Amino acid sequence: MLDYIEVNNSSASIKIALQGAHIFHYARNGEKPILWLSEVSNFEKGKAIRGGVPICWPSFGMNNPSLPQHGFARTAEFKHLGTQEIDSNTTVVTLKLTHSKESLKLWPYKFELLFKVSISDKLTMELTTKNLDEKTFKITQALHTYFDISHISDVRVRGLDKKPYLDALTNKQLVQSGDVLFEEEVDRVYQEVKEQILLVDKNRTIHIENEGSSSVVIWNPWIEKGKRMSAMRDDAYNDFVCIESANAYEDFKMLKPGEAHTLKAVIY
Ligand code: TA6
Repeated sequence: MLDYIEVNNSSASIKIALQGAHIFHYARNGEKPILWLSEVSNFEKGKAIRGGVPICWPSFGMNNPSLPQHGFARTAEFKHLGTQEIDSNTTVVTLKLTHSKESLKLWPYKFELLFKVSISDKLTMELTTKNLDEKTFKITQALHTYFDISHISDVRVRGLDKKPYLDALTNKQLVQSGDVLFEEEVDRVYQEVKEQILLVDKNRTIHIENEGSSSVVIWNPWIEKGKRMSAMRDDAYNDFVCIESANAYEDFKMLKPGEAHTLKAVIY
């Protein structure tokens, strides 16, 4: 089992593992969870939890081929800086990761990574990278959010109409027409996204609003890839959709010494 922080206030409940500052549960009081968590997820040191919000940093996917898939932050031990009760409806939890001997071997830059989570009837996540090095560095990143859904054939993602996207399955550049539907494996990186994204489910609509980001990743593994994914039941593809608030591919960020960038997502 991993050490984690639990917060229950009059709006919602949350669980955040110190490994990866990984939110693996968020539910508004009286409602089913908004985040999906695999029933067969790992909760072992060094293995990413399957579900919730993995933090992909300092690289999304294999954007930096010298790093593991999705970077190293999601299996790194964050420090819990504090939990602040703003009022009975809102609590803020802050966690921090800084460079270490191990990280410098993987990625030769000094950094501070701050993750600020605000828990209310909205889930607000702010991931701030600060360059503490003397050299400029490039990051790609994502809040790789797994959303709990009623059934994959009942959901659609709205707000990406006419947006260009990379189809990661075919490496083709295409343009979205209408809502994103799920009738096969979907693994797409949308660009030029500034608008609110809606996850329209049978009996609820979830809103995702991003700042400091213009790329959004939509992923569902469908049947075959779903069977190949680690820590996931074969039929789990029916139960979640990933809508990832990102700085991925051409939406990368270059940070000069002393500069900082915040990727922010508000989910409600
Ligand atoms: O964001 C989509 C994706 O890159 C998929 O291609 C799939 O690999 C998914 O992330 C999960 O990756 P993981 O390394 O967590 O198994």
